[in-house]
Amino acid sequence: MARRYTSDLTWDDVTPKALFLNRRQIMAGGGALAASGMMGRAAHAQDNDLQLNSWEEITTYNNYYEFGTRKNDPVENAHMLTTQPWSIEIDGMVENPGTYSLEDILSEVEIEERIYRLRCVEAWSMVVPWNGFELADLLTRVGVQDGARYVAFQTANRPEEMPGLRVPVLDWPYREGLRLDEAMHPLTIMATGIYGEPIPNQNGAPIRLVVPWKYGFKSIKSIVRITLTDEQPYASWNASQPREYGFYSNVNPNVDHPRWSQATERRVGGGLFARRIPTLMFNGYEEEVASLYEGMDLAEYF
Ligand SMILES: Nc1nc2c(c(=O)[nH]1)N[C@H]1C(S)=C(S)[C@@H](COP(=O)(O)O)O[C@H]1N2
Ligand SMILES: [Mo]
Repeated sequence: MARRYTSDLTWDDVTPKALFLNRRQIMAGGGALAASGMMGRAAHAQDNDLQLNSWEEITTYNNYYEFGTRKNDPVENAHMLTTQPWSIEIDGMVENPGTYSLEDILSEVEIEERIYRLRCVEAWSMVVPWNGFELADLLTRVGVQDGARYVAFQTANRPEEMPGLRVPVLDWPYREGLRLDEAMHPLTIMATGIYGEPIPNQNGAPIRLVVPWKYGFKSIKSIVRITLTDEQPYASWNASQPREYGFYSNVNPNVDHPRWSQATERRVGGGLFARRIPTLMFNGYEEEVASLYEGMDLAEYF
């Protein structure tokens, strides 16, 4: 079903797609790169390598509470979500507000591959080869007004298609937000695929946010509305447990969750070889994003 590219990926394929990955980490990544003959340093593979998780792992171990809170609920239930047609309402402080069809949005962007670590606040992680485009491209196209400082996102809210909405775990619909500079950062993408396949419903079809340096819950799924605003937007987890889930929620091994350590994580998969590995500052993207938070106390703005 899923196209695997482990044997046909070349260095030329990887380089443009992995612009933001540290070259040494890519070289230590194993898996796809090993098969492509680019794997020169297997013996030096780091704990936090970029060995891809399998399609199976990525699409059967999910958090998507609109379809239930167990890890396999989304794969059981998310097929109920109608993902076609799909449109996104873009409003607030934008030059060209409106309801944009997904086809319209996709016709204006270039889909590329981004291999990113995904670090859930629950302390498990994966490495996912997303297909998507930079959110900045979309925001630039609709035109951000002067004075806008934040971007708010909202997931579809369809009780008849989302059985989990009957359970008041969160104040539905699921909502998230980013500061405008975070939203415009080149690492921030809107994902429409995984492994070159359309993104499955359980992973947030037909379009979801991916912010790789933040805990996974910031990467909101099945987006129907994007609003530019001058105020910090409502964010579902932050609103439900403000002392446990901050608005920023940058991955940070030095700031523990009140109920568990964030210093290490369990890399999903590997069976017998499943292991705990150290969690990296900003999930390994410190070089790219630390400047966004210069002068901020990351324990206070967690
Ligand atoms: N709408 C919505 N988006 C969501 C969630 C959710 O429950 N609902 N779960 C979040 C959490 S906690 C994580 S870790 C990631 C998981 O993404 P994945 O299932 O593709 O691995 O999605 C995030 N986006
Ligand atoms: Mo998560």
